[in-house]
Amino acid sequence: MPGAWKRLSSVSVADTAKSRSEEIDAAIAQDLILKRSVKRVLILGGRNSGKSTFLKQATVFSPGFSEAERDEYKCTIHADIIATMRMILDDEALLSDNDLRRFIQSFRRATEESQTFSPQISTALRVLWTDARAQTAIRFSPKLRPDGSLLYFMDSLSRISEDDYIPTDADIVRSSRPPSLTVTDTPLQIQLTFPQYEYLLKTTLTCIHQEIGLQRKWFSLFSDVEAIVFLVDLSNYDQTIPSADTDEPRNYIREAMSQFVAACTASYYRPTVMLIMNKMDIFTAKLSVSPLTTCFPEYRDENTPSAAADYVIARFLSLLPPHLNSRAWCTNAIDMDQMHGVLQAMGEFILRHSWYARGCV
Ligand SMILES: Nc1nc2c(ncn2[C@@H]2O[C@H](COP(=O)(O)OP(=O)(O)OP(=O)(O)O)[C@@H](O)[C@H]2O)c(=O)[nH]1
Ligand SMILES: [Mg+2]
Repeated sequence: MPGAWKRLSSVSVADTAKSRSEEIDAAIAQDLILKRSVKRVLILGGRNSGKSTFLKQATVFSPGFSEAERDEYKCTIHADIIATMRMILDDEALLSDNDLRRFIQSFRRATEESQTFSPQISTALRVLWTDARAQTAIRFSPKLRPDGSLLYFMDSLSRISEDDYIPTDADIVRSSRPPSLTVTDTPLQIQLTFPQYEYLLKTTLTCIHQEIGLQRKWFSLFSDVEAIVFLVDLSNYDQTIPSADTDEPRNYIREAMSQFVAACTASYYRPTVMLIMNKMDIFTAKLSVSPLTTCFPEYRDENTPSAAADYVIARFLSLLPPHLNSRAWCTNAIDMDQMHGVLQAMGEFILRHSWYARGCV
């Protein structure tokens, strides 16, 4: 039946043409989106808020640390352990204890003989760490940094003393190496899965490693910023710091709120704002002894970490003008698994709003 054949054929030709046209549309849309990938994300926040740790987590996520970088971190980790131990053990109270003095002096002798992490230093540290009283003195020293990194490395002493020790990602995230530059660019790639397609988000995280008040003068230099990540050290809620505007001491969180608004409302095109309430682990431990009312006397909700953090987040976000897209996360920036999830969610958030803003979807 030629007629039937003809009809079938024309339907199939029309279907093929339609699906081809849809494919082309999809390819054009995809191409449009790909060409318009997110250019730059600005990383801001006060001193010690966790900016460098956040950037290290981003590097772990992608593209990973090179061998040369791991080698540099190895030196940093070793030097930091020696310096922190020296600082903690240089304490008259500890030295006046006869038993402890023995350990401390052998550690001091070892560090005088060698500037690097020699077998003597490693042995002296191991002997010190296996003594319960010495360990307690170190664990509860007021000079110990609250991030707990020294304890983390001391618990891994035999591994990090190996000749062929190569720092793991977790070691690098725990290490402290001050950046040598004021402004750094860290590449970030995140594979995102949407219902109909996969997308590789490529962007650059630009961090201004300066006092928060000085960060503002850099804003106008970056015309291609599409999103801001603003980190807050939430565990500092009961501390005061000098204000960037008045030099008067001011509550840390209230100062961070002023800086947050100043950054987000600067007159450049940055519609996407991501707020990170960092150091939730320290905040959680502190809250029972120092309630949130020390910072917000009007706070009436339960004094639990999640209710208190939600309240602080709401206070920050209520300061933003309505046209900004904002989202907040509570984090422990040294927790690898948690940060993996947070970076993934942030990637999705940035991308969606970048597409909406450009009319791609
Ligand atoms: N316990 C805990 N420690 C953290 C967390 N985030 C960062 N730290 C530690 O806090 C310290 C400061 O973190 P950084 O990432 O260096 O902060 P920063 O904002 O880069 O600090 P500056 O460059 O000095 O302004 C480091 O010792 C980190 O290991 C966290 O969520 N929990
Ligand atoms: Mg830093």
